[in-house]
Amino acid sequence: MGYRVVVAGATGNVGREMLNILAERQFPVDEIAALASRKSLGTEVSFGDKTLNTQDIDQFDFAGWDMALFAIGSEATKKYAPVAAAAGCVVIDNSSLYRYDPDVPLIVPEVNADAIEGYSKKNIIANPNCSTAQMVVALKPLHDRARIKRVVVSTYQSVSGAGKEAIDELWDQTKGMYVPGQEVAPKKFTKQIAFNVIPHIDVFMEDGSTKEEWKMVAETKKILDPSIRVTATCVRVPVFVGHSEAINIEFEDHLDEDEARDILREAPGILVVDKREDGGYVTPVECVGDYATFISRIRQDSTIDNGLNLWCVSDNLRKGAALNAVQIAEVLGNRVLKKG
Ligand code: 2RA
Repeated sequence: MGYRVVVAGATGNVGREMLNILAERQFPVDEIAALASRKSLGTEVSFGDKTLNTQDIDQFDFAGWDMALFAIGSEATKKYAPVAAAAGCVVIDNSSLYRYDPDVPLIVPEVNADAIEGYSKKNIIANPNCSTAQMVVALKPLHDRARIKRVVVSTYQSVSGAGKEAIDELWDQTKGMYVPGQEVAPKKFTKQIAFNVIPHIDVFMEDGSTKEEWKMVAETKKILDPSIRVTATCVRVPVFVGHSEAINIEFEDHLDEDEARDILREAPGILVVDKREDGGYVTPVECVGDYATFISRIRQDSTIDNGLNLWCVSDNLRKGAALNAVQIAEVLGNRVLKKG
């Protein structure tokens, strides 16, 4: 016996990946519903070798469905998540709406799967921001060994994190650079993204940081350890899929780079590719479609007593969104609902 599963936002980049990953991982599904907003109705989506017709989220009755993976943005989540949750369907939400709610667990299964027990207060579980998810997967095993005091992270985030229109803007703007008269002005981004980098993701906060940077701080504390201090600079780069992060970590105890490499090699969700030679590291184009968080360039930071640097790359639509949501569904199924 399996689960009755809903994917809301099934026609978007993340929703489609949710369906792909549920099928790839052979999640025990008895019945699946692909929901979309009225404007996307009529669009068909794939689930393994099946084709699903999308159903109108506005008309959908969530009663009798076990879980719903939401990838519909905060505004729509505000409207539909309470309806689904009240009908007894557990919502696994990819938006930021509930991430900081103390009554909603924020889960990265490799890090804090046990926190899932808190789901029942609201029948909602939050999925973290993409840039946080891959970072905490890398930090957790190192924190367990040497206690992290402070993290300085700079991100190199692909345009797919900003949705389909952002992908189109990079594509069209890049082509337009070579065709006189077909130049494409910035629309989704604040400045030209083709052949450029933009140090601005999400809205500005009062202290001069951006909301994306704030999310990395707040979510790392909630998922991993509130005592860890994090400072982030988040940058959009002209890459289609795959977020990269340069992470500097200061520990309480000494941690040798070789031991760190061994710890990371054994850790769940991580693949270490760290050869000190040309090409002996992972770049975003190589991580697309993969489940892993890749770690490269592990090295001592000799400017502080107990410091390490590393390079971390992952598919932002997978570990940063859809895969993590499906992993949460797996934990929910195995530990709580126990039907599969
Ligand atoms: C981005 N953080 O990359 C977003 C996606 N969740 O813009």
